[in-house]
Amino acid sequence: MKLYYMPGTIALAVRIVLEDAGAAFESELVDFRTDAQRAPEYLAINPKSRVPALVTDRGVLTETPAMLAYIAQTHPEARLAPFEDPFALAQVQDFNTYLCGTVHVAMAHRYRGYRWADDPDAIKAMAAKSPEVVIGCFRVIEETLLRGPWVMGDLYTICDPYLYVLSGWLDRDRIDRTQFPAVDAHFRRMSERPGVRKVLAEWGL
Ligand SMILES: N[C@@H](CCC(=O)N[C@@H](CS)C(=O)NCC(=O)O)C(=O)O
Repeated sequence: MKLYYMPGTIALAVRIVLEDAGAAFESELVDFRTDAQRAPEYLAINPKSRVPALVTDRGVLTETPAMLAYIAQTHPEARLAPFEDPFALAQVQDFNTYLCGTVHVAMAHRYRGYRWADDPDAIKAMAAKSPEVVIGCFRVIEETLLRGPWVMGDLYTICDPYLYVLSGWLDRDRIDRTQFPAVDAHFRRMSERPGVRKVLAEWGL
């Protein structure tokens, strides 16, 4: 496998899961500072011009929840998802697709409003509204989804690195994470994992 990444992006969740799985992989930086995500060579890999992208021997995956599930399923010995229980697995997907399709997108409205509007005032309005929407999402996670100690309860799964990365972005967005005590405790628990520390050091984070 080959992971295309940029530090500070959601690619970090995939990198952590590769670490958790003990997977063999190589990686390549897609340097946003030179707009490499929009270069023709990268568009040939991921026409969405986003990271992460994961090249496998069967083709390229370009959505984080799909990559996380693929890595978990191809490394069953790491037990990163409850594959033997269809409903429990659906709950994992339920959580991760919420992060992908709702929470991440709500956060993107703060910086990337130009994806949805051209009018500078509309972009400003989206940026201003984003924290309120993000706080609402994290309230749902805090109050109804995060079971503790891990997202799915006692089993550490592919939900945990994903939540870790997005809850880490709350600092960047100046949203006080301690208003969500369970999310904050989960973030700190994740930060202490040797695999997470190793990846953060590797990516200079
Ligand atoms: N739905 C995609 C979203 C990926 C995504 O938005 N990545 C951002 C970084 S966190 C990106 O590549 N942005 C580049 C750009 O907007 O130019 C996923 O979950 O993997």
